[in-house]
Formats: sequence, C-alpha cells, structure tokens
Amino acid sequence: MEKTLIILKPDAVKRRIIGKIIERIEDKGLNIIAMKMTKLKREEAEEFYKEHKGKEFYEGLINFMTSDRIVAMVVEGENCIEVVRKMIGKTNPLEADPGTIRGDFALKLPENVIHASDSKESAKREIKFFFEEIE
Ligand code: 3AN
Repeated sequence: MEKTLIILKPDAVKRRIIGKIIERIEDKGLNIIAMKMTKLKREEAEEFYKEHKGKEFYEGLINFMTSDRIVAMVVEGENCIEVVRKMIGKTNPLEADPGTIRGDFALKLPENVIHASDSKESAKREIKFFFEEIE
C-alpha cells in the first residue's frame, strides 16, 4: 500500500489545530501508521529542505520550521501521495482553494500549516528521514 509523509508545521502546533487536521486525514479514509512530535534542529531542517538551498525563502523557511515543535506522520492508503497533495492545496495559501487544508487554515507563506510528500521518491526519502524503521 502507498505511503506518504506528512508534517504538521510549527504554526499548526502553536495554533492548536493539529487535531482538526488529523481528523480530516482520518475522515478521508487514510490510516496513520506512525506519528511523532519533535522539534527539528537547524541541521535537520537544512537536510530535509536541501533542495531549496539558495532560494530567497530558504533562510526564512529554516527559521520557521525550527521555531517550535512539529508533528511528523506516515499515512497509508491507495494513491495517498496524490490524494493528500490534493487535500492540502497549493503551496501559497493565497492560491489554495477553500476546502483544502491550506485554503481553510493558512493565510500566507511560509506558514502554510502542512507538508506532504510530492512524489514516490520524496515520500521514500522523507519517511526514512523521520522513521528509520518503516519500509
Ligand atoms: P510544498 O510544501 O507545497 O511542496 P515547496 O516544497 O515548494 O512546497 O516549498 C517548501 C516550503 O517552503 C513550503 N511549504 C513553504 O513553507 C516554503 N515556501 C515555498 N515557497 C515559498 C515562498 N515563495 N516564500 C516563502 N516560503 C515559501
């Protein structure tokens, strides 16, 4: 069964909306098979977002992602990578449609509440990053 990696970002934890977001994931029919709350160290956030190194928003993104705790989880379900990307909406909350998680809970970048893997390759890498034990 397909798996994807989801992060509820520091803004979601600070605003105490992680329960609402988890509820949407479960309501959709997806299974959460691993979950942990953690605070990323700077080096960890830099490794996770290395493909964005050098972009103008990189420093701000690292500062934001290390500003508070996050919740990382592995979600499983048929076509879950595509399904979850649809559920979270466009990267920029301004462009995310109402009804999507970012469209309903976020106002502006980089505080867009949630991350989800965008391909099979990134799901594999990102699951390993947080949950060594999961295949
Ligand atoms: P997504 O999370 O939708 O896959 P990416 O991978 O392009 O988007 O961006 C990673 C994260 O970087 C975003 N979730 C967001 O927090 C931040 N980000 C992306 N683009 C910008 C931008 N133009 N300005 C500020 N932050 C950004």
